[in-house]
Amino acid sequence: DSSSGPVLKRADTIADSMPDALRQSRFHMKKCFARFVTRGKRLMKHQHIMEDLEKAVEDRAERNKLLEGLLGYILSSTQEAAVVPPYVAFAVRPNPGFWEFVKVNADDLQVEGIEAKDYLKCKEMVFDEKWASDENSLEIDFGAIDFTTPHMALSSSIGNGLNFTTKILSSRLNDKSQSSNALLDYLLSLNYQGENLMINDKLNNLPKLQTALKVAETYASALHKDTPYQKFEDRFREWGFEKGWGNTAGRVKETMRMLSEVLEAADPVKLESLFSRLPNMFNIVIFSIHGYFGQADVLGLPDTGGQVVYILDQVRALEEELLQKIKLQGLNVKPQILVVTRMIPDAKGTKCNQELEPIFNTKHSHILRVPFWTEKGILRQWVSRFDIYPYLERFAQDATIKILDHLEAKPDLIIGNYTDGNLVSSLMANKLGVTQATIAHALEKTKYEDSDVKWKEFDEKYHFTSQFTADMISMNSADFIITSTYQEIAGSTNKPGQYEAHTAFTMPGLCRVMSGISVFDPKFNIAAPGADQSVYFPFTEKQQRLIKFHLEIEELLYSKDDNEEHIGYLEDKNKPIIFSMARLDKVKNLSGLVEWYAKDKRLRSLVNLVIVGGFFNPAKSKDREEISEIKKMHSLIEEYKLKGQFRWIAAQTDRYRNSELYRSIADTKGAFVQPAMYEAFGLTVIEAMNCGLPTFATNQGGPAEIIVDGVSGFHIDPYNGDESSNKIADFFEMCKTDPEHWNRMSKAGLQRINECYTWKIYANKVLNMGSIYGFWRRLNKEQKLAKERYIHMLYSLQFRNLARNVPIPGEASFEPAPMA
Ligand code: UDP
Ligand code: LCN
Repeated sequence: DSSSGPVLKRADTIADSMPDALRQSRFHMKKCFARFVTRGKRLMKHQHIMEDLEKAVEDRAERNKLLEGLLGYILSSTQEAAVVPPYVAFAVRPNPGFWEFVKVNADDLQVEGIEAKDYLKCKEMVFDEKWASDENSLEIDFGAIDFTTPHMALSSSIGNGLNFTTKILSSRLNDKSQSSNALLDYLLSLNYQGENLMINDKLNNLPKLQTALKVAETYASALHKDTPYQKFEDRFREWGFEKGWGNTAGRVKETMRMLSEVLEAADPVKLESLFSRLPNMFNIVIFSIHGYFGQADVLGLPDTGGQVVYILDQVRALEEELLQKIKLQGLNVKPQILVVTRMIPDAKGTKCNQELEPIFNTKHSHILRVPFWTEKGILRQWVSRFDIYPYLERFAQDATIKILDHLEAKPDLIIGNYTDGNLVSSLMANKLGVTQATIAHALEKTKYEDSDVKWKEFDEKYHFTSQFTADMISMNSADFIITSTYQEIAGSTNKPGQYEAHTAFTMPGLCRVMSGISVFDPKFNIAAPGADQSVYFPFTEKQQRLIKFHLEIEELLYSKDDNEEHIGYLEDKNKPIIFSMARLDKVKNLSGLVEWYAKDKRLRSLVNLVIVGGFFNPAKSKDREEISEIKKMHSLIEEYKLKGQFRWIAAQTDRYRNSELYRSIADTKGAFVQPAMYEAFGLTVIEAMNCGLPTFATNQGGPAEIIVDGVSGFHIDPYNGDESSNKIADFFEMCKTDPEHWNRMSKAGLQRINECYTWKIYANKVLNMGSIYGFWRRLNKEQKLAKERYIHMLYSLQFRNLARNVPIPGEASFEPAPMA
């Protein structure tokens, strides 16, 4: 980064440059470090460091001068510091993905560069001294086991792993001494249900293949480009070619030329095009286990939100893309996508107790549900995603059998979702030797401050030890990782990413993770989801509007009475509405938004507030966080006398009606507000923007990337309610004086969506990844095996024990096993 002030010279490490910097402000720094250490052992976050600095250097001008210098740069890039007097160990992050660790002696300001491991030990000293100094504490080091995978070097390359991998693949293929036959072997292995595709054994060496390609290409060139493959299929087979090259002579010729060129000298662009055409993907399994996974009446239930929406939309997009590819390959094959989730016998009116369900708007895709078994029988009820670990191993075994039975073949790609789905996908992919992808939706570790070092405080409630171990297993076993945004991997200038937070961390008393994952691993890829545009379309598309819902929505927003579905009312129908919708989780911060609104007179005078989320009777909820949020909402309504300006609507399950609700809010010239303390991606943001609703969304996480602040919407700071509610009020004040302002924002939001966030872009990218990384894993078999063995040990010795600590409900919650 060359943008700011006295940046380090490239070759300088912090350890090299810090002594000088300290020397220059020795007087102040001695005071400052004395402050750091006076309170004894502790962990300081960035803001604590800054607060101490402020107190140590009282003179503002002095302080600013110091902050403008190198020291300021170092301190402002410091994420946290572990104080173990007389030492202060700093974790400095000069750029996304880059960390340096230094230890400073507060007495004499001596600086020493240290390794991640030593930094972690300092941190552990604060929490568990005995364990920290035990030479044989458990250390996990994936970096040491994975030494052959080439890594990227630039922050700007993070998330673009496919590109990098294709480059490395090209150069490997070009190195004739090495893997010259790797591509040939791969082509020979392609088949559908045992029938060869592309080539057969006749072309079992490169010279034969290359010669045959020339002959066949010439032959195909002489035909009319639309000649169907069947017309010349027999002749091609005599030469050693099988189906899969294309549906017409024109297409076949192109694909053959691509392969010839790659065999002559591979380059990344040609290689990727070739691989995007290879017939190597017909069956896909997608795991999404927790929550209520269904197609109707489930959204908004605990643990049931965007992940379900994402997967159903993803399936539709993938199937469409697969069908098109298969047609162009000239094959007559039925692709199958199976979403595998848990079966919940006590389904609460949803279809979550059905074993098999076709997926709407697809031709060949299904939901397959497999129950949670234990020795006590089948678990009847919903179980929180935090308590799900004891069931997963058995689930993986049962699911594998059912899946093979349903597909009548091994899948070509297994995609996991969230910790539970990812772990099960790892177990299954490993067992069957299939390409594996993972998706996190949210990694919980970064959502709760110090959830790793303070795991003992969290474990009873959240079982993070199981979760973080499972996450590490899956990240490392995956052939590729699909993320929604850059920040998910490597954060932003000031804030580490969700995956980055797994680079080096420690759970004192349990294990020290010296290297958990590297964000420079080329397995990381960004493929952002979209929203179903046949559902979420702009409010201006008059002829498409779902008028049938208008009366219901009018009632939902404006009727005066309280009932099961809504409480509170809106006195002034002429005001614009600010609207939010989410599960009633703490992190979603809906109650925070209500509080900002409640406290801001100006905002209250400008707009009404409508919230969709949860329900009103805490006694009805089984979810801890939901219960406390419900209570908080009620007390805010009372305390700030919100009735008349605020409507609280219970969780909504019909996405068609919801889409019309977004559009109705747009009719009032209102806005969508997403106030989450942290949001991994934020589908509601995309939905609102697709409907043409100007959007204010949290600057913590995905939305910060989706929206360009002030251009296609606005960022708000969930930790600064005053500033946020002011920003919203400013917008509406401006709209009063310049009504065009609202329209401009609405249009700019839509433009942003169409350029970057659609499912078509997504599906194409993901299938290309499946193809390339599938080949990559074959090429790196030995490395893969070493890692698998290491992972297996971690699973068997560590994860299993942790999962056993998670309590399971009593006998009454289980139904006895049916006789086999
Ligand atoms: N949603 C809904 N009803 C509700 C709350 C949420 O239909 O009462 C939908 C919302 O439209 C979106 C999804 O659930 O499609 C929430 O996804 P998001 O990514 O915003 O958050 P998540 O719940 O996955 O954390
Ligand atoms: C889970 C979340 O928490 C959201 O941020 C995402 O938008 C959703 O999953 C879909 O990926």
